[in-house]
This record gives sequence, C-alpha cells and structure tokens, in this order.
Amino acid sequence: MKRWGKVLALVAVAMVVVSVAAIAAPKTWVVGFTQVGSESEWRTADTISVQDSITNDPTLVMVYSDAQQKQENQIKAIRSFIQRKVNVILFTAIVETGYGTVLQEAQKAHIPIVMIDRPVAKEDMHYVLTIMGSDFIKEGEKAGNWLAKYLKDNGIDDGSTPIDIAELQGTTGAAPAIDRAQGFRNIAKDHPNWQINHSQDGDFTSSQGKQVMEAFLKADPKIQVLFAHNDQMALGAIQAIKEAGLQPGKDIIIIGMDAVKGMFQAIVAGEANCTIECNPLLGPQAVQAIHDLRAGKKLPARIWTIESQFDATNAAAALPTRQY
Ligand code: GYE
Repeated sequence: MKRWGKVLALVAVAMVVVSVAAIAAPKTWVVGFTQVGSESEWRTADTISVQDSITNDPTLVMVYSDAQQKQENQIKAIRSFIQRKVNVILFTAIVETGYGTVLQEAQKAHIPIVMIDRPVAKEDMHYVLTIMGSDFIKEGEKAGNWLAKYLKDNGIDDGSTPIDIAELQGTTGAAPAIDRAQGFRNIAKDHPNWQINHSQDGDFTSSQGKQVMEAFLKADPKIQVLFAHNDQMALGAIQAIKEAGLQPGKDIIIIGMDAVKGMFQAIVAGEANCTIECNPLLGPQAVQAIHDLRAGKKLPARIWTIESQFDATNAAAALPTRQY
C-alpha cells in the first residue's frame, strides 16, 4: 500500500513536470522558406536576416530553398514543403501572378502562408495569412517627390522645358516593379513636362542595369534623370554612364531604391543623388509572426515596415550605422 502511494506521488510529480515543460517550451515548428534568389545586396541582407532569425531560435527548424529567380523553382519548393508537412511556409513571390494553384494546395493541407517582402496579386491574397514588408507605391512616390524638390531647388525645372527621364524597371511582373513605377507616375502626372522617354526591365541586377543603361545612352545621350527601381541597377548604370564619358550624379541625376551601402558610398562620392530606403531586415518580424501564430494569436493582414530616404544632406552621417 505504502509503495503504491509512493508510485502515485511520483507519477503526479512527473505529470506536473511534463505539463510545466509543455507550457515553458513551445512545440518545435518546421518553417519552409522559399527565397527569390540573390540578385542584389538587398536580397542578400534579407536572406541573412531571415535565416539567422530562424536558425538562432531553438524552437524553429528551417527548410530553405533558393529559387534562383525562377518561379517554377518556387512552386516546386512550396509543393515539397506541403509534402513534408511543414508547420508554416515563409514566402516571397518573385512575380505577382501564377501562384494561385499551389497556394490553394497549401491551404487544403492546412499550412499557413506568411509572406515577406513581395506579395502575390490581390486576388490570391486570401490564401495568405499575413504579409510584412514595404509600401512600394509610397517608395515610388517618395522618389518622384524627391526629384520635384531637387529640380526646383537647383533651378533645373521651370515647368515648361521637357525633363528627359529614363527608368530602369525591376523584374517584370514583380510587385516592387509594378508599384514603384506606379508611385513615380502618381507624382510625374503633376509635372506634364517630365517625359519618361525610356523604360525597360533591368531585372533588379547590376549587370542588366548596366546593359540597359548603355542602350538608353546610345539612343539618347541627353538623358537628365535616371530613376532605377533598385540601387543595384543604379550602380550598374553608373558604370555605363562613366564609360560613356558622362558624370553620374552631375550630368545625370541618379535616384535608386533600397539604401544599400554601395549606393550610400556612391552618394557620398557625388556619383548618385538619392536612395529611398527599403528595409530588408525582415527576419525578426517574420519570427515574431510565427511565434504569434503558434500561440494562436490573430495576425494583422498587413505589417508595414517603417523607412526613410537619403541624399547628399544626410547620407554621410548615416553611413557608419547602416546595417546593410
Ligand atoms: O528592392 C531589390 C530586390 O523585393 C523589395 O528586390 C525587394 C526588391 C529590392 O532585388 O533590390
């Protein structure tokens, strides 16, 4: 009798220990993360931020897939995550359209989709639990507003003489390419003399940016402004401008997006004029969202990132503290 009492007491203690442990240590979750590729400094910073945040979390296990900028690779990766029965899929869409079917498959398998950075098209967003990242339309508008002020402050724009503008677009069909183009035009429409005479896809890469800028300059050596959808393409274009015997930042006003270190250095050197910040350090936010999801909390449909802009007035002071 006495012995049974002891056994029961031990069992009770063990049950308390197990249940306390269950409360203290959340269940390990497997996170499938499909990244776009490694097309830019921005992307590298984003990949490292997300990978570090997940791998430094002892309650999360990451399954990583690099799509190398090919949508079919990403669709395959999502299907393999579904097969593996991961707990959550982290996903940045290369382009907006073409993911509906695979997202529906994930939904049927009850696997939540958390998006970071680039969203899918509006009609497919109901498959997605939340998206965190930047407001790309606002970024394009900031670029337009910066240009309007710069032209005015420097007495370049009298409102009637045409301003010859070239645009290096990001990957065709990608949300930041569509939205940044839109945002810039939202401002340009109030300046009828601004002429976007050249606009082409530079795929967000430095090599494409350089190549396309070379072609622009061959067709039109009098370009006054370059609006690039990311700094990487702007940096490639700066090379092309120099090789054409022109001075980037002086003969041609250069505006980029992202605020990566390379662009800061170009601004400080006087070879570029402005960059609109787009924060790639989304890892901590993504992990927070996964924790909240696992704890049964409801996530907001949109989590915005707060950002700034940099030009010759503030780039040098900010450069030493930049993280990417
Ligand atoms: O601007 C660019 C990258 O999706 C916001 O993708 C991101 C963009 C970023 O390649 O540098």
